[in-house]
Amino acid sequence: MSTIESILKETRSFPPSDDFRRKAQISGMEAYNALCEQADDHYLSFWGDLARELIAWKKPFSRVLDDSNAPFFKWFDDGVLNVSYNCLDRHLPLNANKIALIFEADDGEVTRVTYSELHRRVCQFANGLKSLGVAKGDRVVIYMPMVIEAIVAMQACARIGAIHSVVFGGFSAGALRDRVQDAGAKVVITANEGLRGGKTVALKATTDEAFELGGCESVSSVVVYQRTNNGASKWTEGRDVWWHKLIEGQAEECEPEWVNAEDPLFILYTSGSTGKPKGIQHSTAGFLLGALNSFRWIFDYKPNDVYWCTADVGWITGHSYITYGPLGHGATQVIFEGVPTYPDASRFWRMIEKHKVSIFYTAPTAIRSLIKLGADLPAKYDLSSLRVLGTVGEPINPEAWMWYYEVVGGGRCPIVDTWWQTETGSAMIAPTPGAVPTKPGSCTLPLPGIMADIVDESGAPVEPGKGGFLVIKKPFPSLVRTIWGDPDRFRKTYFPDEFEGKYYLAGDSAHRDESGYFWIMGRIDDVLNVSGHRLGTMEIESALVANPLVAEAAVVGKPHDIKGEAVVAFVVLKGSRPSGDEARKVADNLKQWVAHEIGKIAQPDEIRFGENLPKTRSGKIMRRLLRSLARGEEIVQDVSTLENPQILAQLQEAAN
Ligand code: 6R9
Repeated sequence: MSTIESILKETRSFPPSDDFRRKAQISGMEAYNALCEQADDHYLSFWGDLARELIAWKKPFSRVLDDSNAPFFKWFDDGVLNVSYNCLDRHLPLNANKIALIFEADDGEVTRVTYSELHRRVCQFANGLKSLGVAKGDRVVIYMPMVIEAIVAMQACARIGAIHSVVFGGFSAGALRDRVQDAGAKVVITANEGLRGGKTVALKATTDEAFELGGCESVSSVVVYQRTNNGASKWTEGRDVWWHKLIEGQAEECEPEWVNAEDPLFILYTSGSTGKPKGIQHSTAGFLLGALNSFRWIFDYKPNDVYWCTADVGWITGHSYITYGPLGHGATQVIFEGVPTYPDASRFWRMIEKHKVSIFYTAPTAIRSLIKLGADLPAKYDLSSLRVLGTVGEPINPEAWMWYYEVVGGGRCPIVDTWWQTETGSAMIAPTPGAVPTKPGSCTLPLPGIMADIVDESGAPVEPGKGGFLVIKKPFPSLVRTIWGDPDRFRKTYFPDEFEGKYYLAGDSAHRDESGYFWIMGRIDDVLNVSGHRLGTMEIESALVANPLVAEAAVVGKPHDIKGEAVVAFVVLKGSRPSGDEARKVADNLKQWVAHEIGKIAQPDEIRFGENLPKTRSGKIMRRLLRSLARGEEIVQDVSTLENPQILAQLQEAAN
């Protein structure tokens, strides 16, 4: 088998500056290695000590891990706590007047909320929920725009022991209905409308539509936050209640419901390999510990930081790194209602300057689209407040990484590429930035205490450079506890018999370089087999994006008589979308380019140009949809969450 020269075999490496390292929480590789050794030698006390250090317990736990019913692990299971108490009340003695949230609305209006004010709002709303009959263990679906009240709603659920299930505001009525039904929700919290990029999003109308589809009979109340002056198109008396009416006259104190460490904190639905979304169920203490500990380690968080994560609370990143991790540390954070390109592609840079953001966490897709729309724009703003830059959600190609590092970070800020999943609840593989040198395109090394490895089909570790399955060999506190209502699917999906049910199977493929760094190659189903050669779609995409003409690329496989699979590349150029002879010419050039960058076997068989790629509202490229397009199949997938449905037509024909 000929070796593919992967451009992912990056040789560049960026250690933290001396100054950064000296001031860092985990300062230098020795400190990092010492923590890893501690975890290796005393796994349970490593996590037990962290749980005692970082969480305020009502009643301490006496046992760290109960693995008697593996893979249904229990952590700290006789401990008693409340997450909202940990995120709010415990900061009040010293930091009541510290700003918790700097909310920037779609139209640029800024609202600041202190910890004492947030505490008051959460308590009032929690009391409001109780008045609707919501009690410990009840499920509450939150279908909200990215506003302060979305966080208030989540914290209020945590305060009374209700299990929230946030449904991203871009989801359709059908998707909302499925989630409400599967969770058996008692209450749905929504807004009359959301605001995004100058446009309204009809959240209440979509909620009504979800109810009309049937299946939402478990719901007795719909709470409606009034975000815009437009009111609500329909009103169901007896079911619908305005947020502002609900909190009227409610007490400003609400005693937290003290819950067990293993009581569920939330369910978050995520797509699986089948059509039915999986309700990923997280625990209270284990999840909180993962969010708190990783937040301080990956971002080297300090109390005077201004932190901004651009995710929506509809995704796991918004749970761990907006609602819980930062608030649990008493951090000041920016939350943003809008989109990166409205009113123009300088929005992020302007906001970083305005709010003096020091830690910025976003997605590679946002970075790539902002490169396309104005690679020179960051230079127009004062971004000197920045000290750490993070990415999450997908592999970042080295070109985008270098731009982020040099143009946004001024060559000064470590890039923390954080690999993790809805299921893992917190970052797993990511640099601790004061210690681990970074490499463009690699999420680097596992956090101390995370026993990540890459194995073959039999579960044996693979050699450096060889691809394999990414697994985590020991349970860890923030790991998914089960799939809501489907423990069997949980076990089969994540602890498959192939590995004797012992390893958590992440569903990603990866390889490691000589220095042990992890390079994520993509989902297991994104690995192509072309003429017996394994190709990460990411490798071909990286090669394409390295071409000066290309802004973004996604590669999928399609069946091929001789090669097994053929490579189809969907490409967005930095200039306008080419057609006819011009398209053929560019396609030919790009094929030769890939052959040159990686090897002839990776050369795309087909190139299709679009003005954009089909993405979910969270910015993930919809690869399954691209595979259907590549195969010329009828589109049967739900495209209701597509940001830009009109581009599907463009991607239906090959340029060559
Ligand atoms: C946090 C989040 C999880 C999947 C995961 C992987 C991909 C996430 C990544 C990454 C490469 C990174 N992924 N972070 N791939 N490098 N830094 O995104 O959760 O929405 O559940 O997605 O995303 O494929 O398996 P989720």
